[in-house]
Amino acid sequence: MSGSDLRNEVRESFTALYGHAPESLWSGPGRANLIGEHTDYNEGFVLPFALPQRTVAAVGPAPAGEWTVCSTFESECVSFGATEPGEVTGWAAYVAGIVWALRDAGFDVPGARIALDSEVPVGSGLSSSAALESSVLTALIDLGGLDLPLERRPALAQRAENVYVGAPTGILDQSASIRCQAGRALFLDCRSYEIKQIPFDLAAEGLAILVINSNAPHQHVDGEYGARRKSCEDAARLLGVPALRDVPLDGLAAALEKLDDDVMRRRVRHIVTEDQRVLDTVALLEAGRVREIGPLLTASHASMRDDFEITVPQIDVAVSAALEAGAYGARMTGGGFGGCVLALIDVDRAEAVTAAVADAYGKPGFAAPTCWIAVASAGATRL
Ligand code: GAF
Repeated sequence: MSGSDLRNEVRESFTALYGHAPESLWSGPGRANLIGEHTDYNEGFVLPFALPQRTVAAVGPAPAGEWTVCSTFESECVSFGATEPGEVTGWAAYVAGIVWALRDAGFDVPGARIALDSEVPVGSGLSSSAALESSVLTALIDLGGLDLPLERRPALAQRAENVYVGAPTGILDQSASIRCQAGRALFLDCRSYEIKQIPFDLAAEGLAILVINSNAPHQHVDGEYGARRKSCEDAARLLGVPALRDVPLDGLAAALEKLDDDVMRRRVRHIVTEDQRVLDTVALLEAGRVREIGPLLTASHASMRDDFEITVPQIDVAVSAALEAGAYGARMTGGGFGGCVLALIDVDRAEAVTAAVADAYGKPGFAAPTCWIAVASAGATRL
């Protein structure tokens, strides 16, 4: 569906549901993380970009203290008043969480009627949840004229997800969906929240990022994510540092010697080397040496596969097939255990790489992958 079709559908669905036109439309994008995985909750570095696929929210006013949200994906609308974490569950918890987090931060949140639709694939590691959060957050801020600067918004959306929804995620996804700009990747320091917009116009170089959705069922995602996070935090405690970000690359060997547990050692090695790969990727992009980031992407994948152990066979096969078909580099993006691979390719190789991955999936009988080219897009905005 084109972006304007989606906008028209959401506008029409709002009007059909509530009997009047919405005040306006807002949208928030899904994200791909170019590199820097699981580094966010270790207070390190990430480099995401926003996807063209967006969640669109048509929003209009409602009486004070009343919120109703409907989605084309759900048969039932959900209405709620002022709630506390956990009171609204399921998909609507992301919306109730945003309302709660704003109110908890002292804002007078306007009542609202909301209709939602989305092109961001759910369960594919492209953060459909952040797209939902950022579209609704931006709408409520604009509707209520709330004074919440852009740089403070990701932490508030993260709080909605951590405290209200109960998912122990870092700040990567919300930052990407809120702060990314078209044609740029977002270099974020997850400790200071400082950002730098990094030029990421691949088409100008004859290059593209091919997204390969493995369509592998997401399994054990929540428990495994929490286990990785705990292992990193335990390791930081044992090493006597505030977070693994504070272990320098040239201190890695000494740090690893202090840890008895082999699994924990490998988790630490992933985080410390991944932070460095983000810094190296940024330096290459800023120097215009875009093709040269390929080996960093592939090294990141190997680290996620062997040290952080968050990949699955479908993902590893996609990476190998893309590389064999000529990709400069390839890696899984997102939290792991399924989801998508990003491959850096010459744009005219897109069909060949897509065919090679489909062929590689046929042999073991994996469900067919879905591939498309991702262009770095804008963050959440009023439409
Ligand atoms: C998920 C989380 F939500 C992010 O905070 C981040 O940790 C990511 O996994 C891994 O880099 O998307």
